[in-house]
Amino acid sequence: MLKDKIGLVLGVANKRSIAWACAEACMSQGANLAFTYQGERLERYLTKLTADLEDTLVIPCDVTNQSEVDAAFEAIDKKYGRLDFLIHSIAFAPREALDGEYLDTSREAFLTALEISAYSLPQVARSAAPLMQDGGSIVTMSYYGAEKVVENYNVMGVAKSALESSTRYLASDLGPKNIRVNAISAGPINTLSARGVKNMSGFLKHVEERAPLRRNIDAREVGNTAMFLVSDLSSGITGETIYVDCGFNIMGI
Ligand code: 0WD
Repeated sequence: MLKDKIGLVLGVANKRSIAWACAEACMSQGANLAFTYQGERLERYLTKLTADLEDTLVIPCDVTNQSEVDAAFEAIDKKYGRLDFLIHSIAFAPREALDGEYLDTSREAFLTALEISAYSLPQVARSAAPLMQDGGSIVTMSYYGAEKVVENYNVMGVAKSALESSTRYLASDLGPKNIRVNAISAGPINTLSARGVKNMSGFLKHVEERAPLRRNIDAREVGNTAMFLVSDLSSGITGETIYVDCGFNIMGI
């Protein structure tokens, strides 16, 4: 389904990362992938994880460093000369902002969370678009805390609201170039980032009890949806937030 397509995946921290599940799903359909990492610590891990892949590119891209972002896209242009899809799976908020009341969020924590978790989407889309000459697809990862209050999720919920709104504005800007932009709102998964949110195990238990499917999602289910969204099967879908949450979001009282 993705044979001869070139994709870029941002946000693999380890093999439990949602980004890695997306990468595996896309590779299972024949996609050729490049990966970016943030910082040397993750470089070693990602290089090992991708050691058996053919024709891959593993490059640094800390989104707070514009020259690194520019260099990453230059490297992609140089190696492949184009890009068909991009999977944006990065987020960060200082740990102290993910505990207690949103009311107490510092200016610094707010700006950091919004910069890394939301601004980074238009930032990378701007560099990716010129490489998507035959059209393309961009997918990002959101969470239910964007639209409803989730205890301790705080400034990350506000960042996810901005991310989902950005998805719509970018879809409108890039649609005439046949570049689609969608978000996946994933149910909670126990990844490295998720451990930064206080009482993650409480979230997981709540979903298991309340979601229509009476279980939590598996990262592979997010990966499969990302694969659908970057493939031509979803050619009529853009600007949407698609839930992969075992139906949790539909429940009222
Ligand atoms: O329950 C969950 N795990 C959910 C995650 C539910 C719904 C959505 N999501 C979202 C997250 O908010 C994020 O946007 O999915 C995305 C991926 O999250 P993940 O797979 O849960 O987490 P993880 O494996 O930690 O990957 C996120 C990565 C970072 O990892 P660490 O743990 O080192 O912070 O985002 C990257 C980094 O690789 N990242 C950055 N990349 C470039 N520049 C930066 C940065 N400045 N900061 C963090």
